[in-house]
Amino acid sequence: MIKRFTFGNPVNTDAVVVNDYKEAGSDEPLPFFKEEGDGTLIYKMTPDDRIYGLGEALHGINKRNHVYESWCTDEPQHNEDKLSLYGAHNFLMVDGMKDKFGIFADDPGRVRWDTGEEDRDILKISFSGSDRYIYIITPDDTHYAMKDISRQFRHIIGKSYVPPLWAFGYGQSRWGYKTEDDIRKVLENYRKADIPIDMIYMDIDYMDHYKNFTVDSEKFPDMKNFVSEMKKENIHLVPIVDAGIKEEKGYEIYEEGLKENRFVKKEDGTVFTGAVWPGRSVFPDFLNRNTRLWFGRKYKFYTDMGIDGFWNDMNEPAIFYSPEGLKKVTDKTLEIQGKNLDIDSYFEYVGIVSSIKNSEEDYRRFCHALDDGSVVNHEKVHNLYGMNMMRAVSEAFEEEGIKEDTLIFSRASYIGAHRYGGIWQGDNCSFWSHLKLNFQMMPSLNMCGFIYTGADTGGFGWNRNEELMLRWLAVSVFTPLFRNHSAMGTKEQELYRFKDIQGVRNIVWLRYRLLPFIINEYMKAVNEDTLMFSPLSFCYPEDPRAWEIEDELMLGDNVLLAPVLEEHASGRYVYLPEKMREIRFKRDGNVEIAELSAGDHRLQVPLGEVVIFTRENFRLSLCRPASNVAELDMDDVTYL
Ligand code: MIG
Repeated sequence: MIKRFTFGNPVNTDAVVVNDYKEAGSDEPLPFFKEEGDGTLIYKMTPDDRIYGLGEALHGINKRNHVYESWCTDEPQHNEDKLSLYGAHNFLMVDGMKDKFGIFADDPGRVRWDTGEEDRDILKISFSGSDRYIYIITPDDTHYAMKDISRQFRHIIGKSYVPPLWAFGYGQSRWGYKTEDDIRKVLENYRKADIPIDMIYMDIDYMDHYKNFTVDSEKFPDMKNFVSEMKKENIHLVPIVDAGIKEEKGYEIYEEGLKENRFVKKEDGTVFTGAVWPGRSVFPDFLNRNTRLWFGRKYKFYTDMGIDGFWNDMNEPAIFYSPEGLKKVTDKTLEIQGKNLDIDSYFEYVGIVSSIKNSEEDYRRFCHALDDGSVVNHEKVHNLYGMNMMRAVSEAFEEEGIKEDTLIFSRASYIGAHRYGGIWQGDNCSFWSHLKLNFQMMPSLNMCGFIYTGADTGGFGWNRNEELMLRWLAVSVFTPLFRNHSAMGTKEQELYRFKDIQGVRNIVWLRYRLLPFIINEYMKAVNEDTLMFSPLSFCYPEDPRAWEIEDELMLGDNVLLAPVLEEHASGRYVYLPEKMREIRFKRDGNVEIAELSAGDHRLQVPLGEVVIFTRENFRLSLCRPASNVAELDMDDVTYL
């Protein structure tokens, strides 16, 4: 059962779209929580309670004992001392000895979740504003309570996005492909290495001076032609589109947007400027319906060329600096010029320089014109910006009748964004700890509706090595979004560059062989509001060992994943909650099957192999590999 409690005068976020909930009476107290004066919510936990949810967030599957902040942030350092990533997903579940419930705080401002850092027995949720809806969800099925609560929640936030079929294939990306020839070479090398591929991504370098809806005609002399050249090879080109619009006289989108009032403004009515990749830029007011329509329709520039896939970046929105912020730095610089700085003043200066990126002051500097005519400061609705950028695009595709054939995913998101497209997990690094983090994030993202998701395989920042890449592939082989992406300046990581070609090829082939199964599980999760990836404790709630497992997941109801997440390991220990079948996909393409008893096992997993475990009566369907999804025959399956 779901009950909605109203505090103050909340803005409509469109997170909840199905009103299968009861409205609480105006003096009805919130269950489970004690309210403190300023709107802080306190819940007393017992020592064994577990906390799940929060979508795109740091730490493990059980979110207990840390602080998280819902505040969409361009955060390229996913370290344990960070509070926020790109998404703001205010849904949390308590799997308690005493209580089992879920809470969704529909509040697009900053929300702080202390799950036991300050006091290990206290769950404390603090809000920066005073307007919000709180949804409290209690299970109807008390045995599979977590599954049931997340299903009820997913029901009211609406069906998750389904991408076109080819978007389940493998994609290659890199911030650094500059010309058509760069991309041709990538494809050529994939063909030579006999590794399947469906997508090649174009990062910001395809644009003319990082201007959205332009193509640099020196690097791509005839984009339309190039798109069809790639299409003939069954390759989809997927360009990036950023949130900021270059402030430049004569740039059509900028001029038109100014005239038609499309950009966010400061309180004095002037247009807000902030610098991103194009230099000084302005920001479309995606919270406004007419602006969304305007922006979304601009994608015709690409779709007319035959482009049918997109990723939206920098839409937290990321702001490198504003003119006001930069002035603070230049003023201070002039002030200290030639002076003998003591250390305190030096650090003060360094602090000012580093504080101008994504600064709270800038986020307070501009406002949105909502559809109901009201004007609201950005700070109060910050977390809605990225979602509404993707919504603009998705609604335009719907209007055009091309939504089902077009891929779209975003970096920033709020709950509700899952209806419009997917998200990727942002700028991770080629760190073993991030491989584990990205694996653990999958179920939390699913709980918040994001099924089309995955991480930059191999890691975005820093340098990969072959062992890490092979282990990462063995995880991403199961994630709906399967993309290899890396940052400029890092070691190149296209799969054909590795020595163990047989190993990487085997895993990507396996991806294509598994697609009937993966797509089936995907559609089940979408249609039944269930989790594609879930913690073991959701499926085995009576098993105390399962409660603690942080490095295994269930894929659907029948498959257990226990990938190797550590380096220098020839294998790992795996815990099986029941008797299961081990299915081993060998490096040579053969499959070996063994029966394993419930309990602990030591498992050998050579690099390039993938091992999964299935429940007793489950049969896994496999098709024959092909070099892309279009050539795959998913009806011609064998069953294991
Ligand atoms: O400030 O477009 O997360 O995937 O390659 C960095 C360049 C901007 C951040 C994205 C990343 C992308 C990069 N972008």
